[in-house]
Amino acid sequence: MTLTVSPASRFQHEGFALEPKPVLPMSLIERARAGIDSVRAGHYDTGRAPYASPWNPGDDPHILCKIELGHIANEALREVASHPAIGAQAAALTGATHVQVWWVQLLYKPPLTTPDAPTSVGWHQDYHYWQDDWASPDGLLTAWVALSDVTAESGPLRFVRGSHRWGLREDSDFFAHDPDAQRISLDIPDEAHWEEVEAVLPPGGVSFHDSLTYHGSGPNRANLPRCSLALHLCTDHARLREGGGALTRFLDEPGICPVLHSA
Ligand SMILES: O=C(O)CCC(=O)C(=O)O
Repeated sequence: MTLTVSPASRFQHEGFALEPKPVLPMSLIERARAGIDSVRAGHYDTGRAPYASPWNPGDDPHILCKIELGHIANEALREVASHPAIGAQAAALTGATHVQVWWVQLLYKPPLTTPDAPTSVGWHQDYHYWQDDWASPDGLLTAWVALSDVTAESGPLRFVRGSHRWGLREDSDFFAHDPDAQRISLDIPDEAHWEEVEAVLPPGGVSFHDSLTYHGSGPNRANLPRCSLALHLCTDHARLREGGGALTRFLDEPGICPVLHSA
């Protein structure tokens, strides 16, 4: 007898899910790809600048470019971040009746030019960074939308299978530039097995990960930049922390935090 495991059970067990078939139309992907170049150049067709970011137009083009709320600065990026197909998938994986974007990161990883250019992303659990805003990791996940061909060479996101079941750990450092070196010093449970899975995706493909899943990514050894929007999502199972933090203050603004699914 063959037992079929549903995508939702697998997500619950593994802490991540890959949707390797493009979820978004290619015409939108192409416009969004051009939108990334515009926002990086400081051109905002919405008339609105992104939020204060670690990378700003004019900064070193050879390092990891992380722009906070980049979608508010470009119409095509806003369309990607508002796409109901992403909400429907998140709902199917989590059983949620309500899915909303609450934060967005534009991530552009240029091809590696010098060995020590900081383009990697260190191992981290997202909830480590969200504790001021959210009272628990429940009901929080990320949809990582590929806007370029994300191959094994381009520094894809890497998930640690089942690590969301380890609870919140002490060690998380998005900005650790050598994830392989950082990995050795991570405090993981004694009985835990560290198994990395690469999220190789076509343009328009999406991966989903739980707010406690360890993830990171290495350098881009391909010839083209790796481009994505990371949509941080909350569902009806999420609980805001009383008093709130800085990141969740736009929840009532649909132009910044669109609702992607409501049953
Ligand atoms: O794009 C990456 O390599 C890291 C993205 C990330 O940390 C996230 O989407 O939560």
